Amino acid sequence: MASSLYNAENIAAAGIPDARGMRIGIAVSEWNSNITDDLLEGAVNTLKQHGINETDIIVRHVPGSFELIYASAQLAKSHLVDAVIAIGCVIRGDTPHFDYISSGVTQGIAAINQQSDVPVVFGVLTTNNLQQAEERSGSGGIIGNKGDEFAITAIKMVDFSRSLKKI
Ligand code: DLZ
Repeated sequence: MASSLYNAENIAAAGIPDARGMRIGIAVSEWNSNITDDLLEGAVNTLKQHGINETDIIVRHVPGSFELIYASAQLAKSHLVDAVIAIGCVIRGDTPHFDYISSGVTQGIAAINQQSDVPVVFGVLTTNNLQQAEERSGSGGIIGNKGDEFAITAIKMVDFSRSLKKI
């Protein structure tokens, strides 16, 4: 079972590679934008803190999390970026739509990762309610801002990809 604990310290523990010169694409869902805007801000701030130029961060908005599949695939194919972060937030409602959207975007992003040379980070919160989403996206939230983790994950995956090209 996935942990709900703040995880940025764990993934940073092994060291964060030098990110200077990396180019990152970010696809962001407008649905639940009160959450996704904060996740985007957290991700961009963390990318910049690790040496990535603002001009090397390409941000594109799409209507909902389901559209992140297309947007991420297009960014990955663009040759403009070394990694993509797909940011969305799906909150459980009264209908089965939550299951269709969250399962669709999860499988869609997984499929891109199997086919693409450019890694795509799964930055989609899937929560039972708005409070759980706020706890994971606010700067003072008890679980931090998951946007930080998405950014560090992107940096690590670019470094991983580059390490294979040196062999
Ligand atoms: C339709 C829908 C619903 C009900 N809920 C969400 C949600 O919680 N989070 C989200 O990002 N998007 C939602 N959407 C919109 C879909 O992702 C998509 O934009 C539409 O189904 C159109 O393809």
